[in-house]
Amino acid sequence: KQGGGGRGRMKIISCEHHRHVRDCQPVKYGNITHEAWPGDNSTAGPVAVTRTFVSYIHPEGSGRKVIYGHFTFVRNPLSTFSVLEPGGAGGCLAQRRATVEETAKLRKCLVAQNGGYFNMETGECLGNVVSDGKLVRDSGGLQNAQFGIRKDGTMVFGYLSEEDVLDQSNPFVQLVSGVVWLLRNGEVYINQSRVAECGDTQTTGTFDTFINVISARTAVGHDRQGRLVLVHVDGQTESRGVNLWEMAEFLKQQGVVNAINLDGGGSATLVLNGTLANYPSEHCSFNSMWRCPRSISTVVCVHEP
Ligand code: NDG
Repeated sequence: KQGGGGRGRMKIISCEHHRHVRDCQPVKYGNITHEAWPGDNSTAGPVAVTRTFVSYIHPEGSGRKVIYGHFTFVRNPLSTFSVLEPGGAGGCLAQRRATVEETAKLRKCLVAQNGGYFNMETGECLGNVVSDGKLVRDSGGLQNAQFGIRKDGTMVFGYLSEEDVLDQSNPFVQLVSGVVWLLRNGEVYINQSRVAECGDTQTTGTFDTFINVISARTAVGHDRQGRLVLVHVDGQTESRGVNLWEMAEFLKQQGVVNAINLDGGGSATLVLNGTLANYPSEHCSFNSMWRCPRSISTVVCVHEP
C-alpha cells in the first residue's frame, strides 16, 4: 500500500533499483525502453466499435475455460481519446474516487473504462497522469508500464524516464500508468516487466501473485492500423477471469501489437454510452446479491472529436 506514513515511502524507495530498465533489458531493444506507433488519423466512420466476446482459452495444464469481455477499436485516438481524472479536472489533487459512470458522464464518453492504479485507502492517483494536455501527476520516474499519446498523434507504450514524461518538444497530451507491459512488438513481455517494474503499485499480493492470479483485467493497446484498442475481461480474483500470461496471449492472438495492463480486479469496469456494460466483481454494500462498480481513480474515455 502506498502513500501516507513512512512505510509507504519506504516501499516506493525499494522500487528505485528497478528504474534503470536499460541495465537489464536484452540487447535486442538497445537503449530504447518504449515503442512508438503512429496513431490512426482517419476521420470517416464511427469513432469506436465495441465488440463482445465469449471465448475459450486453454490454460496451461488444464482443459479449457470460457472468458467474457469486450474489445473497443478506436480510430483517430489523438482527437477521440482522453485520460480523465476521477470526477473531473482536479480529481487527482483532491484524491477523489468516482465510478466510471460518474466520470464518463462529465466528458460524454461513448466508451469508458477504469484507467490507472490508485491507493485504495487514500484515493491517491498512482503513476503518471496527463489528461487533455495537462500534466496532473508525475511519478518521478518510477518504473511501470506507460501508455501515452504525444501531441503529434504518436502512441507510446513502455517505460519512460521522468525526462521523457516532461519532454516539451513533442509533449504527451494523454498519459496513464499501468502495471506490466503485456505485449511489446507482438511478443509477450511479462518476464521483462517482472524485472523492470515496481510491483508495489498494485496491491493484489506480491508482484508474482498479481501476475499469476486469475482476475478481471483491463488493458490498452493498439493494432497494426494504429487504432487504439481497449480491452476488458470479466473476472474475480482467484475464481474467474485470466492471469496476465493468458491476457497477453489472448491479446496477441487478436492482433494487438503493444499493450499495457491497467487496473483490474474489482476496479475493472466498462461503461458504454453511460451504462455499465460488464460484470464487476465487487458485491454491492447494500445487498451482496448485486454486483456494483467500484469507485475508482482515472478513466480512459473515448469521445467525439
Ligand atoms: C484492483 C487491483 C489492485 C489495485 C487496486 C487499486 C487487480 C487484479 O485495484 O492490484 O491495487 O488500484 O488488478 N487488482 O483491485
